[in-house]
Amino acid sequence: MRSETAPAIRLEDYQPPAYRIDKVHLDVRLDPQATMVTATLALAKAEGTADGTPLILDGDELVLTGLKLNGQDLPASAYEATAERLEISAPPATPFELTITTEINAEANTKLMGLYRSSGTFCTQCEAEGFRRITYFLDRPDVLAVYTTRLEALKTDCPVLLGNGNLVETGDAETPGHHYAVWHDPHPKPAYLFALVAGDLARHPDTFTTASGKMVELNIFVEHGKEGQCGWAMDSLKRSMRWDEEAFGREYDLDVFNIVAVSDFNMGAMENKGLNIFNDKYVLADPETATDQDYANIEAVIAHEYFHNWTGNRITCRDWFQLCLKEGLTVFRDQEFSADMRSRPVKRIADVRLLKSHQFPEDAGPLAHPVRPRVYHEINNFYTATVYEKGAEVVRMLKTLLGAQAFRAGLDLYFDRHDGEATTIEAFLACFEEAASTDLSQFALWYEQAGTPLVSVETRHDPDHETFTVSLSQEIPPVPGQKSSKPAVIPLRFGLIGPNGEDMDLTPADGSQASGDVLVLTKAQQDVTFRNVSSRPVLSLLRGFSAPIRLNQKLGSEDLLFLAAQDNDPFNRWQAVQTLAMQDLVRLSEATRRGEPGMPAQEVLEVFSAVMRDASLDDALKAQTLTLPSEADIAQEIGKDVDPDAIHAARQLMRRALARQLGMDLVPYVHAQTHNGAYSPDAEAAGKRALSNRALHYYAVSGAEDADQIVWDRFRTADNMTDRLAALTLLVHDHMAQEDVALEAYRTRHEKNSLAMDKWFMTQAMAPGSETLARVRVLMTHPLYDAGNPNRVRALLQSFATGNPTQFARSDGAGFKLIAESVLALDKRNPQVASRLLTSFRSWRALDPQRSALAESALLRISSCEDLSRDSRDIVDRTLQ
Ligand code: B3K
Ligand code: ZN
Repeated sequence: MRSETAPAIRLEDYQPPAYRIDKVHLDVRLDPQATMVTATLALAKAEGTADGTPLILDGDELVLTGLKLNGQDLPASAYEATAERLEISAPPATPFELTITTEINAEANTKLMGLYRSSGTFCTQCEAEGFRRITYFLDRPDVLAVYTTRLEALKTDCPVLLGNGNLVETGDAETPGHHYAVWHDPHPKPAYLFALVAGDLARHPDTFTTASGKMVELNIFVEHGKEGQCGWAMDSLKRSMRWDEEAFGREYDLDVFNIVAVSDFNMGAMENKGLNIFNDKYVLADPETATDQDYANIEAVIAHEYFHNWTGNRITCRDWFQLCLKEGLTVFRDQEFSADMRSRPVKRIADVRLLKSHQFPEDAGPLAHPVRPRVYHEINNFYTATVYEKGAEVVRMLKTLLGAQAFRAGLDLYFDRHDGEATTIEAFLACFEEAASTDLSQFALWYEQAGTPLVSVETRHDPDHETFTVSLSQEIPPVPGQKSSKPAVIPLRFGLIGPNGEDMDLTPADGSQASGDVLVLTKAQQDVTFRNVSSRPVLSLLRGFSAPIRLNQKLGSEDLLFLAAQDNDPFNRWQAVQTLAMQDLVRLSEATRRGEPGMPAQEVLEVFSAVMRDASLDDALKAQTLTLPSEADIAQEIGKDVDPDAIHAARQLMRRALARQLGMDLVPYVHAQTHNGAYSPDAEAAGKRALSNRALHYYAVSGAEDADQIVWDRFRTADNMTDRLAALTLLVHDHMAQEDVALEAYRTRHEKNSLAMDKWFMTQAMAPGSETLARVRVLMTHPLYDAGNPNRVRALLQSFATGNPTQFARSDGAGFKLIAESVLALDKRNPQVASRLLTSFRSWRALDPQRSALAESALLRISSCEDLSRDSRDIVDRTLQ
């Protein structure tokens, strides 16, 4: 017996709702075990609905305690209620009011969907389908209503009562010791944007004056004692609000914007209207506990959620298949914001690394799906790198193809035309077609087709005719459910670099598809010819990673070395260094596998030396360029019959060789003061620390006599988390002498701070070496391990499964076994966390036969479980298919 796969929901089956809900009045009496929710819904038949059409409302684990229609109790014969649905068999033909009372045990809610408690605070998570865990409702994004929420609770337990929109009334309630607050949100919204918070929280206040002169009250609410860690998040919020006005002409639209940070949260944050709820990891920061990466993430996530106010909230999705309409666009917007706040090339490289390490493997494996999927069994499993990150790349390509001006005009039209609506990708694209007078029907394939296009490139220089021809072809390798594909529109930003290192000023001969510095590939096969090219140029293609594709451009090492040294596009310069390193790492991995470990190529090592000495590169870019491709990146490049041990050995070999090569050049950076005076998380200071820590990463294995001492000193004397964690990681991952002392010192110092302790669990889980598995098992019994806290589970288990390739994919299968057991245990408590962990098996077929057989049996074990959640059932079925 196995649990049933949930029925398939298909895009082609979309039907508009039979009923409208215009107004919702919620009366919520908060109590940890027995919260009473009375929802009064103003309902009406939608246009075209026949009289007497049953009204079917969604529910999930609900207990109905009262039901009235137009103020009268409904007889039992007039409705049918289960935990999952409420059906009114023959509702009135004219508008009517339904009053539904439900009782909820928030304390027992371990799924963290709907109303739950986190460290004593009541909070909610409704996207995608959590509102139906609060009351019966048409829980779908195309039902937009105006909400009024009255919250009532014990004053002592919940002095803070927050809802969506603006606060309209507060006072003492009838019940002694209780008080209430009424919130009204004038903007019609879908139920997934509903939120409430009640608890004893501290407030970090500020204000923002919009471009049109309206003053907005801003607050960040956190647990008492954490008020001092909100400054960066608040600063990021104000910069986001200003930027959205300047870059996109979007102003905020309520009197107040509240953010609440909670410690138990299934994902990063949630854009509820006027009341964003955040995983505290993306709010709290001070130099003692947060790294530079944490600061950058906070800035990006605060911006992302804020930007949703227009792209997601004011204009929302018609159905969940359109998720990328809000997510892809909002990721694009937050990427642009971060690029403007920091260094554009450094941000682009970081985003592309993320895309390649998360989205490319998803697109190449059993969980591949289009940016706009056509079918799902559990929508929570579609908050993926494909919908988010590839979705953002599609918007970026649109901008590249149309140009900044037409892109902005299209977006303005979209905001104008669809404000207040729940809409679709078609409607979005139509705005750009109209604004730019162009046809985007072929471009729309980016939303329809899964898989990463592979673009092959060959070039020919004909010195006699002085022509240079670029032959391009594209194909998408088959993915599940998609055997063949159509050619996509692929914008390829390029440059032809002459022998002097300068870009040649060339336009292609008539008839080619080039415009400006972008070649547009639209056919399966296409040639572009340039004339008057007397000497052979080097083609720098896919500058800035202008399309989410794999490039098969067989550049010789001479050309790659030239690009690594000369390309004036910083992204492609970085890419050339990466490609050189990758080619050598693949060669070394394969040699190691055959038992004949080689030596890294001297010319590659010298490229790194040149980077280290290049005074024109800023520190952050230099640190990024000096970072070797990750083990997962190398595995992806190898593609099949993967042996993670050989990859690890090859990468370590190259790291050591580089450490020796860089030698004395490392010393000044290793000893560099990582900040002067007060700590600042700005991009320049962070870049300085990144470079110093990158240098230390090599110095640790350089063979220098003082290497151990220097790393230990960095750990001991660090006055900020970035430096402390970088040193701790070296001590633990390289098993240096002070490993245990350092872990113990770190624990004593940070025991009381759970975000800092997540890093302690994570560092140990990611340590290469066969003893890690046993260590992870011991850590699962540590008093500070908490299987109910998603951050802690991710820090220990997700980091192990996705960040420790040699130990997760151990050749004895013990890593797979640990994760399979954990998925099964977590699934009962929190299906979303379990199914996310389960996705770490997604590349199992690419492993060598012994390992993939072991992974398969771990997956089969999960699959044979009788009462698997819908979330995990969906992932395991697709992973095994
Ligand atoms: N929209 C939320 C994600 C909701 C996830 C639901 N399983 C956060 C975001 O993308 O901004
Ligand atoms: Zn989002």
